[in-house]
Amino acid sequence: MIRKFAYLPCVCGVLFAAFSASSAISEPLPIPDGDVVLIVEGNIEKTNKGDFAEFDLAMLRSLDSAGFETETIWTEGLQQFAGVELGTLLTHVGSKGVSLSAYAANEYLIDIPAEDFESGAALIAYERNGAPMSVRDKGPLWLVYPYDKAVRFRSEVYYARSIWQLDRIEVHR
Ligand SMILES: Nc1nc2c(c(=O)[nH]1)N[C@H]1C(S)=C(S)[C@@H](COP(=O)(O)O)O[C@H]1N2
Ligand SMILES: [Mo]
Repeated sequence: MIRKFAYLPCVCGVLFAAFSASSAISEPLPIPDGDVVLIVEGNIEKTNKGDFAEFDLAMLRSLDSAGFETETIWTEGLQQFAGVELGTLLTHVGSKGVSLSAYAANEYLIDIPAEDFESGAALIAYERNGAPMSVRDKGPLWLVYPYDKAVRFRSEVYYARSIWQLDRIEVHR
């Protein structure tokens, strides 16, 4: 009996942690102060403007950041990327989608499947080599993959998903 209840505080702690995490997720999205750099729409639960979730750079920077070093076919030498993982962003807007379409400022568009939402795959980079990227320099947002980490990322399929000047994501049902 006593032994059984000895686990109770532990269980409560876990439940409390789970509750805190879910209440953080249920907080409303703030309204961006700065220029909107990314719009997420479609199959999402959290919005801040009509059916859209708009982000400025500060809002993206406030999410859990990630990054990696890799070479790319578009750059010279080892590059350092920092940003927010695509999966992290989707979780933040309450996405339940299985795939999405990503759009660039130049009307380029590519479909991205759910396998890329896993940690260690697609990164929405907002910094390259410690500095923000200008529009001329494939910024301000460039969807990149850790090409050096796995051969599958060094393929035409992933190069085509490496959309620069990313400005809109439409999550499918
Ligand atoms: N914004 C944007 N991103 C893009 C593209 C594009 O036209 N615009 N082309 C894609 C495709 S199809 C591939 S294969 C690679 C091509 O890069 P390259 O044109 O430098 O060879 O970038 C991808 N990312
Ligand atoms: Mo391509």
